[in-house]
Amino acid sequence: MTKLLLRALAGETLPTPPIWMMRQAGRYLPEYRATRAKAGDFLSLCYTPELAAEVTLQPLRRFDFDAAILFADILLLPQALGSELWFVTGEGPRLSTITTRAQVDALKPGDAIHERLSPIYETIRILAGELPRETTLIGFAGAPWTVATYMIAGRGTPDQGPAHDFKTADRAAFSALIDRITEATILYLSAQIEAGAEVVKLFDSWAGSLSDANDRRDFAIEPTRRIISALKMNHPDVPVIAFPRGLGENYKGFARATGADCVALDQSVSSEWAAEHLQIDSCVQGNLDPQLLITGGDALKVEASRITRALRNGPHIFNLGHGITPDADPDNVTRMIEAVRGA
Ligand code: 1CP
Repeated sequence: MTKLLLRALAGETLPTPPIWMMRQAGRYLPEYRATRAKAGDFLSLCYTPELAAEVTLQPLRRFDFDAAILFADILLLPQALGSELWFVTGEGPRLSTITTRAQVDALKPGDAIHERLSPIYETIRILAGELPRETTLIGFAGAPWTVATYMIAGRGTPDQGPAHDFKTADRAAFSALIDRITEATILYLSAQIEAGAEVVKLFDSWAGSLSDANDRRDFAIEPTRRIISALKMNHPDVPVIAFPRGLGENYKGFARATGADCVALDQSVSSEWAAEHLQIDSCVQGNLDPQLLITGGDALKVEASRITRALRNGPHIFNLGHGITPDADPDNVTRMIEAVRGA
């Protein structure tokens, strides 16, 4: 096994960590904005395999990254299950809402998703043929809780209030929704792996808002564990990265409880703490503050090398704590990579 990312995910401690960035294909790159304009709108970009593959490859032409992440969105799965989805320019995603048990029951069965999602599998097939040999291809999906928060509220919300309200009002109906998403996610990620994804990542961007321990067990840990164990039955060699963002101290034990090969960290936990409490269980990914790619300067270099050194005695993948933002300076990405490799 020669690919650096796969070696770190297999638990190897490496002299320099593999590097990639969340949202590495995105609006901070002029070539992304040009391709997005050509596609017309964001969803057309996601569903046109040649263009989605093109934007996935763009950051790799500029930067010496060890991985490419499929260009798509976590909200395509709800759309494939029957939610309406559209993007409002300058505001973000909108979906039809789910507020009743009847609406949960009316969702399409999991195996109906492939009809709409087949262009995503085609994007992966194109990428599998075009990526440089040393680059690892990552597929992904949203974790059930995070996907449910959007399906219930119909949009991004600061506190995931509507999902918490639905969970409190009708826990059985809410659990049924989580189960439906879990089953569909297993089918979706299996199809991504069969198309050529070498690693898969589960984005649980709102895991941190499950502050109750039982909720966290039922809706963050258990669905993730179910997805990973189902994937491992047919694809035991495909590593899984879990990103339960915002868990803080509760990152401890998450990899063991779910079977994840790697936990991705946001910048709210320190890399020194992660080295002590998390790297004993699994590979860790993270966790530079994306703000530093806007401000740059010495602070960027100091932080990138501090994180690298803190995590160098165990398996580590260098990444940001969250996605790179549209106002980031691409030259700062080059400086970040130099600082990591020179640390
Ligand atoms: O105008 C544009 O070009 C749209 C911006 C954009 C992009 C580039 C959106 C809308 N999605 C994406 C791509 C995307 N989304 C990827 C591609 C791979 C990559 O380069 O990383 C991935 C992995 C995602 C995942 C995603 N989408 C998450 C989980 C990670 C995270 O950022 O927390 C979430 C929550 C979404 C929903 C979503 N899609 C887009 C927006 C603006 C949002 C957030 C909406 C909100 O909460 O208000």
